[in-house]
Amino acid sequence: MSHQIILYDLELSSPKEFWSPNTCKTRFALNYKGIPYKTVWLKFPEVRQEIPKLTKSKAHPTVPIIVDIRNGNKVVQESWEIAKYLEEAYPDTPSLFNGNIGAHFFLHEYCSRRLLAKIFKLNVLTIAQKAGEYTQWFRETREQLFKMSLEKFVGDESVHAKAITENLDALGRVLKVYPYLTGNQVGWADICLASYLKFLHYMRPDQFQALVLGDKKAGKQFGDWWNRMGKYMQDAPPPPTARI
Ligand SMILES: N[C@@H](CCC(=O)N[C@@H](CS)C(=O)NCC(=O)O)C(=O)O
Repeated sequence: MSHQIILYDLELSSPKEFWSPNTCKTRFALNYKGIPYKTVWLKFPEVRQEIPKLTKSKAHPTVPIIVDIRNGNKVVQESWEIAKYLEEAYPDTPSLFNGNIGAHFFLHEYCSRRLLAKIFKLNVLTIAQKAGEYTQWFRETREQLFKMSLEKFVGDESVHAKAITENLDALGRVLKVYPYLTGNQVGWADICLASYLKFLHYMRPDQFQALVLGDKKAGKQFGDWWNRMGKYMQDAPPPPTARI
């Protein structure tokens, strides 16, 4: 199938693997919708060089960004904006919001603020290590941003681990009753959580095992849900029969 969309993603190591939490959201959403796409991989410094050429703006350059070839090479940046765009531009594909965009937006915000920020702290030193030739570049740009060393920024890992457990609690309670975060249908909320946990899984398999699968109250439910989400967490859409 020829691609309709170009997805810009962040390359960390070779072979190219998806790991970046924000670009995973767009990749998994395209997979869920079954929209064919091609990935353009950018290394960290290339994001700053290449993305302004697409956005033609001085706004902070980030990925994900998509170019929709089917729609006159329309450029859309930012994972939430891309989700809303895909929902409108591809109405014949499975819905990300299932008629309740507000619930999905709430869970997006909840997972971003309560989980991603903490996961980032657990992961940041591993990102630096895995950045290979860009290790120093990554360290310097982040230390400038945080105005402190990465080690100081990370602080005590056990504090972040405890916060992740506490913040997963409400989600685990939902998954004890329903197969997905907003009920019986998979949607954007699940894609957000899967993307953030994929980031943890990729960078810190030890912490993923301890905090998610080993969660005392809902480890089994998280494991079953993770397996259900597996078909969307790939580098291309699953075949139509396996999609939902
Ligand atoms: N809110 C944005 C966040 C985008 C973002 O922070 N992307 C990261 C990758 S996960 C990035 O482009 N980083 C490049 C850099 O920091 O130099 C979204 O959801 O798209």
